[in-house]
Amino acid sequence: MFAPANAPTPLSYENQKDWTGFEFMSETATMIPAQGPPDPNVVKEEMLKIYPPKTRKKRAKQILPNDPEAPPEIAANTRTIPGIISQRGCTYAGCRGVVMGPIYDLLQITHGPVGCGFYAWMSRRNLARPKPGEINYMQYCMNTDMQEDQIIFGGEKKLRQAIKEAYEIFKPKAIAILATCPVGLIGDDIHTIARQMKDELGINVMAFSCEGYKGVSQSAGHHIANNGVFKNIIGLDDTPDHAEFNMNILGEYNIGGDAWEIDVLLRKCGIHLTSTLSGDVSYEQVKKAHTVQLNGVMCHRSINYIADMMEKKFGIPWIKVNFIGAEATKKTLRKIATFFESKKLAERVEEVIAQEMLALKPVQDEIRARCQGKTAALFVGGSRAHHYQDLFRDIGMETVSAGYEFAHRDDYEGRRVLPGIKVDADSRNIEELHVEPDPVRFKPRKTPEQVEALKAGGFTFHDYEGMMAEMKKNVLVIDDISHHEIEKLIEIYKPDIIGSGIKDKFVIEKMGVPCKQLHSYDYSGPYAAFTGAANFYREVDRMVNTKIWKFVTPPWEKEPQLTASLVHPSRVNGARKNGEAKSWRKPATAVPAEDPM
Ligand code: CFM
Repeated sequence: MFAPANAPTPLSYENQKDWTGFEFMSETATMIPAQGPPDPNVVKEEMLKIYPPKTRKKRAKQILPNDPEAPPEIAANTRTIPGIISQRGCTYAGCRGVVMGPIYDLLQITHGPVGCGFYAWMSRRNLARPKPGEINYMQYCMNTDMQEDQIIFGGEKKLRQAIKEAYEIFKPKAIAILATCPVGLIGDDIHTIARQMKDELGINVMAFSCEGYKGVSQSAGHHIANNGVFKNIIGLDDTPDHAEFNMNILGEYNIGGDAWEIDVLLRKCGIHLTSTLSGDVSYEQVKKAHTVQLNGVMCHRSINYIADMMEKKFGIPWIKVNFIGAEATKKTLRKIATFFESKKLAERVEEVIAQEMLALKPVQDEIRARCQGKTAALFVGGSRAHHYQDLFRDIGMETVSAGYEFAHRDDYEGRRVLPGIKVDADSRNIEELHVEPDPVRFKPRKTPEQVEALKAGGFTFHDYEGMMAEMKKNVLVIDDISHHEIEKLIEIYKPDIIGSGIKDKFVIEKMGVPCKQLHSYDYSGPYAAFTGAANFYREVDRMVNTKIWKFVTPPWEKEPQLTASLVHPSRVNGARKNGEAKSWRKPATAVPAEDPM
């Protein structure tokens, strides 16, 4: 232990109180323990210290030492504190960019300013390889280019025109309209327009009210997209693909070709994928997604809604899968084979695992020898901060701290906490679809006896245990991490690598720590399945074992942190001296009545 919990704070910075009552740091702390891991409670205190009281109170509920036996309750999916410098994106990003974007032949029109439209133009690295004769709209940026005129007088006319124009040029099978912030603010009725255009053009036209402000993060956009895909696309085609073992992978977006790796692996085992939602997927494949025997949920955060709704409406069970990391992939393949209750499939899966490991094991062993004992910290999205821990574990690296950008409590603590999650104003904003079993097409894929037998053998249906259950005790879990907290984390834990995104990559690297982008993979990949794992091991090996980082001097070693304090004008003009205004909160004259903090 480098600091007993009740000892006076052994830090090198001075705690000072300014006249607002806030504590601030006059110089940066140096609290790197001589040996052993830092006490997470002390690290947490160190991170929180600089914040004003209200912020500190809120962040304290989002930074927790882990306990895998009894995961602590984390405040997740709450509003970000303005100015804290969050990694999060917006609701439109979650709907248009994440879930809808990869349906490559669904023509998608962003209704809003061109900046939002441009964002959706291939900025997320979901790859597609349409089959011969199919079209790929992902290369286009379709946008209504809303101007001041439309903001003032309404944009419905322009939207109608845009739909007609797009239809005339491309003759698509279906069109999706995606709303940005101003659309909701001025009240353009995109759903009525979609209905009218559907009748007029005779094709499927659907609208998504995914205005950026609709939720606290992109997570709300996932939910809106799930609802729209479920209502408007899934179930339109009842023709099943003929395959003995037929399933969908939900929540796999083919970043850097991951879905292709998974598909190749499953084919080797004899398992057919009807659709991967949404990674390299066509509109036609999504239409018949309800015809499969099983749904495997990869990213629980972004797609658990569709998985649940498909189970309720069509009787398709879902299981949590993970193809990130060799151990995780083995576990997943065996779980799928168990579900299908086929000896032939189980044997084939073992053969494939043996073959794949024959190639992977030497790479793993060689790299583990160089990486064993090194540490990682992961702050990504809503599932990768969990999944990628498996990949690091494969090569002997421990995750010392991790957190999601926008996940919910169930992604941390497991789905068993779902009934206890408070519905707040922000979540109430998102429609919860009421789903009933389809009178004709509901067909349970397993008999109750089969389900019971599988469960008795330890098989789990529609369950996700979350990140915390798989992380070590006292690892620091940080939800919606801020820039300040990342800086503190680097200073104290000195991780050998951080998995994060473009917003903080170069800040982290200037501090002498390599940063692997786990959203875009630094334009590399794939990392899924066994072949992908080998790519990842090699890249991480290069990153953590290069000497270049030794030549970067962290700024805090050369210069103290700049500090500033708030000075109210009344102090400057001498009012304080005259005893008129002792604090901001108790103003005398000509002082704002509201606390601007
Ligand atoms: Fe799911 Fe994703 Fe993720 Fe996500 Fe994303 Fe992504 Fe992500 Mo970037 S759907 S939650 S909203 S796994 S775009 S493919 S990498 S933040 S961890």
